[in-house]
Amino acid sequence: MGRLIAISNRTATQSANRAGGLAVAVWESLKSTGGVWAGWSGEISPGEPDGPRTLSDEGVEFLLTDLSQDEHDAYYLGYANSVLWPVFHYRVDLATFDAEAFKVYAAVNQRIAAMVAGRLVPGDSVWVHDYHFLLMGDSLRRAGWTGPIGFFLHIPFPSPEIFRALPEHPWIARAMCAFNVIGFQSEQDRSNFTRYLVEEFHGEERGEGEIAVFGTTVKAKAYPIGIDAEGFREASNSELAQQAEARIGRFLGNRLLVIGVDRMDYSKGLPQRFEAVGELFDVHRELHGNVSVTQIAPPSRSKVDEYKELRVELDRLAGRINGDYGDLDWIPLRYLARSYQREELAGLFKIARVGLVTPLRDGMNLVAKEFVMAQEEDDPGVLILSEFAGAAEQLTAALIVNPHDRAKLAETIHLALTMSLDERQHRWRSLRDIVVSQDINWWRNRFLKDLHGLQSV
Ligand code: GDG
Repeated sequence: MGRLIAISNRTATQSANRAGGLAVAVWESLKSTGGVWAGWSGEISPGEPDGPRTLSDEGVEFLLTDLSQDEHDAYYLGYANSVLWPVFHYRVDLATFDAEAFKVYAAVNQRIAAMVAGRLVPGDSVWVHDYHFLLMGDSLRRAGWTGPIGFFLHIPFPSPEIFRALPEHPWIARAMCAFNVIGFQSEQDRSNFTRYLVEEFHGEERGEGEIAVFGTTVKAKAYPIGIDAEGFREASNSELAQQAEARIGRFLGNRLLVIGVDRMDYSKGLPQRFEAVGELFDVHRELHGNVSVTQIAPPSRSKVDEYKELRVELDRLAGRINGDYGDLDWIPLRYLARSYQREELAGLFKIARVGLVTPLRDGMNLVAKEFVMAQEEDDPGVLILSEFAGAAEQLTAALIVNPHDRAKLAETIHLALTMSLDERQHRWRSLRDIVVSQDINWWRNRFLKDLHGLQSV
């Protein structure tokens, strides 16, 4: 097998950054083939960026470029995070459409493609990640690469009606079809993409996910991403996990813990979740003093303005609930706008009775799978999962909710808190079986099998 060349906006140059599931999966594949990982260095250069920097670790070569200030503002903060991210999460109202930003986005795709193309040799396969690089297949073709290129989209692909809101949608779609294999998180995303090509460009479905369009054939399939299931279980038994359990245990006393962990982003449905928690305490007075809801919400750097607004909104909602119901020795809803180590999160999941994963839209949502893996069979917690997370297609034994339905969500939290041990175990075993069998290696192998299996391109 030839080398694998991964391209993603951020890479995992430091071994500490390889702790997350995705980074592990990409890293292991690169190590086994002696591959290259290309992307942004994370640095902003004062003038035009110099040529790429390389460094090697365990036989893997990193190929990194700085971004100029303009590239960072227009490509990364602009088109990727202020246009594609909101539109792909069905928030057209939040997008700041900007034709200039698209030009810079396209130019960065081309610049990085040129940087990578110079290193490619026959036999290599390229694996591109996420919405920062929708044009990368086309850019690599223009740079002369004729070998296999796969793409995996980590976020949702919206319905055609929403995708058409992007002024540049025909260019983006055409460029995407320069990839040989396009991986989506869910069947829903795959069918949105296929439907768009059929409706807009008379694409023809040929079976096995293949679509003939623009004079070429592209394979579009769902490859739901998994986690390092065993690794997360180990993390939940680590020293750090136990320390975190002990710390929160002092605050909890005998109360049941309801936990949420989400990057602070409007796609995660935090205000709606807080409102449902308010309703829970409005309706179920018997829970007062007996349940603590803790939300961990580390700020995301790429979305500064929305983050500020979200903060104000969450402060207001938590203030209302805690002001109405809190007591000298009880805070009904705590939210912590900071990050914790992975092991600490695993420890908190482990002692929680309920995991709240209620995004308004999410490509997959790994927290749902992590929550499952941290549970113990003799007393497992209950997962409440939004129907709008990609994970809902796999984790059907969770309590599936519509996050916009406040009263129903409140009642579902109540149901989870009062669920019998028997039913909790029954649901959890079936969730665990899926998370373990469809883990990060299963995901990677399915994708790479299709990418490597290309007859000729
Ligand atoms: C994108 C897509 C898709 C969270 N807080 C802390 C922390 N986390 C970790 C979680 C989890 C990860 O970050 C978040 O993953 P999600 O899947 O929940 O969401 P996104 O960040 O939006 O990821 C998503 C994913 O890509 C993969 O394809 O599932 O749909 O949006 O692993 O545990 N980790 C640490 N401290 C924290 O405070 N260490």
